[in-house]
Amino acid sequence: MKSVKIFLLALLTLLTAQVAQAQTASKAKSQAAGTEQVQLKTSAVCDMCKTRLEKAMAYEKGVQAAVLDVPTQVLTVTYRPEKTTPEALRTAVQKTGYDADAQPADERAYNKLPDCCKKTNAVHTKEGSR
Ligand SMILES: [Cu+2]
Repeated sequence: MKSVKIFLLALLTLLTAQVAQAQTASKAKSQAAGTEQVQLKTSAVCDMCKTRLEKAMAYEKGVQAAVLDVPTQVLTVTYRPEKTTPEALRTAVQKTGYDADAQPADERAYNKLPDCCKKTNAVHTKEGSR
C-alpha cells in the first residue's frame, strides 16, 4: 500500500513537471511565432480615441495586443492569423467609429463618438492642415 502511494506521488510530480514545461514552451511559441502584426491608419485623434480603440480591439477575436500611436494615427495590432485577418481587424476599427486605411468609419458608430473625437472637429482639422 505504501509503495503504491509513493508511486502515485512520483507520477504526480512527473506530470506536474511536464505540464510546467509544456506551458513555458507554448508561451515562448506564442510570443515568437504564431502571431502577426498589421498597421492600420485610423482617424483617431486623441487619447480618448486611443483608449476607445485599444479597448475595442482587445475584445476582438484573435487580437493579442493593440497599440495606437496618436500623433501618427497608426494602430499596430498583434494578432493570431488563424483566428482573424487584417480585413476583420479593419472592420472592427470601422465599427468603433474610425476610418481604417481607405475604409471609412461606420457612420452609426462614428455619430456616437463624443464631439472632440470627430474628424470635423475644428481642433483636428486645424491639426490636419498643419
Ligand atoms: Cu478622441
